[in-house]
Amino acid sequence: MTPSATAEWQQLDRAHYLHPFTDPKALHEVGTRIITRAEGVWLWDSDGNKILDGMAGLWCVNVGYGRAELVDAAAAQMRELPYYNCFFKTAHPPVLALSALLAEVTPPQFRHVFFTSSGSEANDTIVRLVRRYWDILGAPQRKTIISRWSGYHGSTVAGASLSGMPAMHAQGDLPIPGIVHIDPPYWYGLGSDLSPEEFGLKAAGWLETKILELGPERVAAFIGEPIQGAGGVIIPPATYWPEVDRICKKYDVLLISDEVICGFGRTGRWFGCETFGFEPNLMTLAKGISSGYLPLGGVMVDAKVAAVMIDTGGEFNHGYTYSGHPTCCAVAERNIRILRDERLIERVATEVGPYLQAGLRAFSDHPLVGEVRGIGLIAAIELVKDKATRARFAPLGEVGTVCRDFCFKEGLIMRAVGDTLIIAPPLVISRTEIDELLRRARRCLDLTAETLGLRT
Ligand code: PXG
Repeated sequence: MTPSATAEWQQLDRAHYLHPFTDPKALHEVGTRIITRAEGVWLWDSDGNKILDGMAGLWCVNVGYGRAELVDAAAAQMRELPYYNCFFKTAHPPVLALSALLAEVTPPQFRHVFFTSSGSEANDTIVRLVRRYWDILGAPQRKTIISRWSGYHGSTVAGASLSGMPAMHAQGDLPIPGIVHIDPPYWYGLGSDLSPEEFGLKAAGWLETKILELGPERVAAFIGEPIQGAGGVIIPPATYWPEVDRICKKYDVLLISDEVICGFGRTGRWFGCETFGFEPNLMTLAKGISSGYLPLGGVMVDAKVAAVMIDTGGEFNHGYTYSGHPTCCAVAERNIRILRDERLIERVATEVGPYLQAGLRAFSDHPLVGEVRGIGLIAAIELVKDKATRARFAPLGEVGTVCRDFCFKEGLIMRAVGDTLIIAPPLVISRTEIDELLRRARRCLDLTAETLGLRT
């Protein structure tokens, strides 16, 4: 069955397919856009439109589309050994090669990795692992994990519980017990008259307050994304993470960096914790680990936690059929070598990152733009009703959606979170392509302003 026309694909979609995070009825009215192929930073849809992918798929296609090396790595591994498990005293070359390579590219405290198929599964693993860690150490009451509002940590039961998204919690009686949330380091929204540096310390202080409220002896861990991605690209002030690190060490609380978006180069260093200057005990990996070519996630475990798990833990009753899937590992290993050998991350730090950020900062004079923020190849443009008072539009999200829809029409993928437009292109994007991205983004902002009757 090969439907040739867009309408036929859309009909199959309506008849049989349930989309993630989608209102099906609303989608069926407008019809699904069918993406058929991709190359570099460009996508094509079934009507032949060429679209600049400003979101790297879903924050994941770091090395860009169409990399033959990754296709070859998958094909070769599938011919050799497409699948075998790592449960019963077995392993295979690709899982070991990737484990060793991850130990090389991650910060020095990390020598061990546990594999999953996604970021959500990795965070589920983390919930079980930190609780197990404290059990082994004779502190079973240390169960509570502190997370943040507007954080995103996945959509499984534990992932959605760690996430600070009320709309997700409202469906399915979440969060599960033992997960609590504090406010995010969102200076533009919550900082009022404080300088970013002062506000960063204040926001980190909310963690200490929560630890003391719960009792430090009950707190197992704190989890956060270095930059909150799906929550609106919330860039913490420089003072935030070092202070969070200090507080976690002071109360012996494990620190978890969810690097699913920031990891593998997006901020201009290999990992977001390096950009922001903190030392996590655990890191969540996914997305950029394989540039999305195959599903893979993982948990990096630092020497302190690994020693307890290995030396005194006995069997950890946890694992997935695809923990360390050989084909996924082979592709991830090749992907990481591309990032390293082509010096793509250095390029984000010194060349394309600063170039994109400077170009976007020029949007600050636009009547709709309250704040432009970002680092490396991750950025947000927050639209507001009143730039002076930072007053939002009501209802929140309508203007963002209008702008996002213009982007679709103009051949640019930007994602809207409320009224904040988000950009996270593949790391291979060129300066010329950034110029094109900026040109299209500016035009969409102008069209949105026109719709609202504003002069640009
Ligand atoms: N942690 C972070 C920081 C993420 O961004 C996950 C965990 C979960 O990973 P998996 O592989 O289970 O999806 C994510 C995923 C969005 C959007 O709308 C973002 C994600 C997933 C779906 C949508 O921006 N991030």
